[in-house]
Amino acid sequence: ALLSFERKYRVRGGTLIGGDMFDFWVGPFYVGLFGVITALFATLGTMLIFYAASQGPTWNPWLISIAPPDLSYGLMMAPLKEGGFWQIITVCALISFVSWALREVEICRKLGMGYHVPVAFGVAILAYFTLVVVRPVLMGGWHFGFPYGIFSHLDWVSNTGYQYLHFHYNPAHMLAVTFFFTTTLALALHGALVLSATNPAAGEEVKTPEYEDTFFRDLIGYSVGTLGIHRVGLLLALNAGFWSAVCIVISGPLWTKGWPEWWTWWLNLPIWS
Ligand code: BCL
Ligand code: BCL
Ligand code: BCL
Ligand code: BCL
Ligand code: BPH
Repeated sequence: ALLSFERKYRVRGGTLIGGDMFDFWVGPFYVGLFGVITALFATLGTMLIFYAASQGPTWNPWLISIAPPDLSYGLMMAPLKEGGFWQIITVCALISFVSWALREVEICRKLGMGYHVPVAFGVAILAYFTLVVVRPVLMGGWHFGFPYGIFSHLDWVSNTGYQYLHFHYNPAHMLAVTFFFTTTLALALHGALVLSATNPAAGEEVKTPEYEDTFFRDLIGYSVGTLGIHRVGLLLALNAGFWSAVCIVISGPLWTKGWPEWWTWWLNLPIWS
């Protein structure tokens, strides 16, 4: 059903290409050219996963796995059953993720809003692109992408981690982990603070943002403010994704030894060596 306020926001225009062609809504969903492209490639990619699974040994959803090609295929196309499925699914996935982001852009344009959300999603797409395109290309084989399976992709993470002996010692991984932990810390504080002020016990009044600021000034001497916390949160989350992409792209293309060894420069500093 159309909500009472929705009519006001359902305006024409703002599309990037294709003009009015797909400028309409289906139920609550804006369609747009990029909605159609996403739907097309998401369905195609999903059907390919099912077809590839039907050629594999199992229908157990946890165990289905579509593996990238063998190293001997390098950066070439592989036969379908030997990694070709993985290659086509990867292309479908990238097209549907990017179209999803462009659909977000069109919605932003219709509403006259900033592009913050699609830009943020772009960082997630970048991380995926780094895992399945940038790093494999730099290392000379699609083989280095991760397999598409719920458990098999965890095996890939573990195996890749131990190839570098102790992945925790990867300095960019440390930064990424720190940003993930700090993002969760910030969201826990922000969610809790807003609820504590705006969702009071029955009969009590809703508190103003000054109360929220005062809580943190009392606690740690500073409040970043109502707008500021959203800037901080976005910055933390985007850095988490960005440094993740960095930590994996330097493992192999830049550093081929164990990560603990990277720290020898530190042990050899003239101050204590
Ligand atoms: Mg993983 C876990 C998907 C890349 C390391 N990973 C998960 C599961 C889910 C998943 C199956 C929960 C994720 C989650 O809640 O995210 N991973 C997933 C996808 C990608 C991916 C779709 C991708 O890049 C396209 N994972 C990677 C890379 C590693 C990695 C290679 C670094 C990021 N992933 C890990 C580790 C773990 C996971 C370690 C886990 O412990 C966890 C798990 O339980 O594994 C069994 C947050 C997002 C949301 C909550 C939004 C909703 C997302 C839903 C749940 C995704 C469903 C995916 C679906 C089953 C895939 C098929 C799609 C269809 C064919 C259309
Ligand atoms: Mg694991 C734990 C993710 C791979 C072994 N792992 C975790 C969890 C989290 C995670 C779910 C840590 C968060 C947490 O507990 O916070 N692991 C994770 C991911 C991967 C992964 C995403 C991945 O591969 C992509 N883990 C692996 C591999 C193993 C592994 C396979 C290593 C080889 N993992 C372990 C082990 C553990 C985890 C072992 C854990 O013990 C941990 C876990 O679940 O712990 C409960 C909780 C937060 C805290 C504990 C912090 C508490 C802070 C306190 C209250 C305040 C401190 C104040 C401070 C001193 C003040 C400072 C001064 C001021 C600044 C002035
Ligand atoms: Mg740990 C990383 C502290 C438990 C797994 N861990 C870190 C660093 C920091 C730290 C040195 C960044 C954390 C962060 O961003 O938090 N860990 C820390 C503390 C505890 C802890 C204080 C605790 O429980 C009291 N860590 C655990 C448990 C594991 C674990 C055992 C599961 C949660 N931790 C990992 C992994 C990593 C870290 C994996 C990393 O890669 C990362 C790193 O870079 O390691 C080198 C978010 C919180 C904030 C940003 C608030 C500010 C917190 C500051 C930065 C904490 C400083 C601690 C200080 C050096 C300790 C002593 C202070 C006293 C005053 C003397
Ligand atoms: Mg580690 C990576 C944390 C231990 C090996 N590790 C990561 C990072 C993160 C992390 C910083 C994964 C997040 C990410 O990339 O998101 N690791 C972490 C922690 C511990 C840890 C906290 C811990 O011990 C407490 N790691 C270890 C141990 C090693 C290890 C020591 C294993 C033994 N770690 C590795 C390896 C990798 C990591 C190897 C990585 O490759 C990974 C990394 O940095 O990758 C870049 C980014 C997000 C994405 C890629 C998701 C993209 C989603 C796309 C765009 C959209 C999907 C849509 C979906 C299909 C739709 C579904 C359908 C709808 C629901 C309808
Ligand atoms: O719409 C959204 O959210 C509601 C967008 C989205 C986002 C956004 C969106 O705007 C933003 C800002 C982020 N994600 C941000 C981030 C973080 C930091 C930058 C980062 C940590 C992160 N997202 C991570 C993840 C992960 C992890 C950690 O694994 C997952 C699983 C997601 N994000 C998932 C999603 C979706 C819910 C949504 C989104 N993040 C994007 C939806 C989308 O693109 O839809 C179009 C595509 C389909 C409907 C399906 C495509 C199917 C493929 C063709 C086939 C499948 C291929 C796949 C590679 C198989 C993988 C198998 C796995 C078992 C490994």
